[in-house]
Order: sequence, then structure tokens, then C-alpha cells
Amino acid sequence: MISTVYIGLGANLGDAQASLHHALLSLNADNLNIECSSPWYRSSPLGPVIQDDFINAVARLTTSLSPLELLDRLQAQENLQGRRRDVHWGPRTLDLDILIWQGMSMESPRLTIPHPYLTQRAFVLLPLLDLDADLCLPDGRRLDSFLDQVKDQHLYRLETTS
Ligand code: A4P
Ligand code: MG
Repeated sequence: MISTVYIGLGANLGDAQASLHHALLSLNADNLNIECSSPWYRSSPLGPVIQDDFINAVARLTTSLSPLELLDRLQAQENLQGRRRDVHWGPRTLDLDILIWQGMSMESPRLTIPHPYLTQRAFVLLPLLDLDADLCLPDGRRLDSFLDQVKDQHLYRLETTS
């Protein structure tokens, strides 16, 4: 079965734009097809850690992998690109999150889909809506209905994109 999935990409260590480029090119292999990616955004760090701004984007892919197989693939790519897990929510060379798996929700110790903070983060909501203005959560709620609650978060769309 082929599934449509939206993933989030983020980085704020090293050459963040190059990291996102490299991740998109590398992930597009074996049972995984990157269909398109959003414009790139510079975003102020969200959360308690003082750190540099992030570059964030979202991509839509199709895959025959299962959710946990896709998570393994994403984490292997993070590791290949020098990801270290010292500080929860801390600076990172590459973060790849599964945001939405079309038509599916799940909650397990390793994986929660949709991503639990999806509706609270402008750096995820805006690029998702760039790719699909009518995108909904599996329970039918429209993503654009959450925009009002993230309107104070600083986000700048970059000229250069993937
Ligand atoms: N996990 C559970 N559900 C998922 C999912 N849907 N996708 C588990 C990916 N992983 C999922 O993640 C910790 C564990 O979450 C994984 O082992 C996986 O089994 P991690 O990437 O190792 O650690 P983390 O990133 O520090 O934690 P977390 O909770 O994933 O943080 P987030 O949500 O990634 O947030 N500010 C800006 N502006 N831009 C950012 O990109 N990112 C964060 C981190 C904080 N502030 C930010 C940004
Ligand atoms: Mg993560």
C-alpha cells in the first residue's frame, strides 16, 4: 500500500540550508518518493533552550514503508548528518519529524502521529499549508483553523528554497 506522508525538516547547527537540501536528496530512495517541498522559513527557536534561529520546511512524500520503518529511515538520515541528542529540544544539525500520515493516527512509545505539537507551531503549519491549502487532520479539522493561535510566532520566508 502506498501512503502519503508529510514530514517536517529543521536545522540550526552548521549550514542548515545545505543540511535540508542534502536530506531531501538522500531520502528520495528505496520505497520513498519525495513529491514536493515547501518554501524554506527562518524561525525563532520555540521552547526553553536559548539557541540560534532554525531553518524549517515541510515535504510531502509517498511511501510503501510502515510508520516505524519510515521513522527508522528518518533517524538514520539524522544520524548520517551528524545529529547528536544531548539536549532535548536543543540545537541540531537535522531534525526530521513525521507530521501527518494521510488518513491515519497512531500512538505508540516511539511514534505519535499526527505530531503532537503540530497545531501549535507556525514553522510547521505555514509550510504545510503552502503545500496543500485544504489540508486536514485525520479527525477532519482544517489546519488553517489553527493559524490564529500561532500568529505571534516569528517566521520569515526565505528567497532561496529547496
Ligand atoms: N517521536 C514520537 N513521535 C514522533 C514523530 N511524529 N516524528 C519520538 C518523529 N519522532 C517522533 O525525538 C525524540 C523522539 O520522539 C524520537 O526518538 C521518536 O521516537 P528527537 O528528534 O530525538 O528529539 P527532539 O527533537 O529533541 O524531541 P522532539 O520532541 O522530537 O522535539 P521536536 O518536536 O522535534 O522539537 N523551534 C523552531 N523554530 N524550529 C524547530 O524545528 N524544533 C524543536 C524540537 C524545538 N524548537 C524548535 C524546533
Ligand atoms: Mg524530532
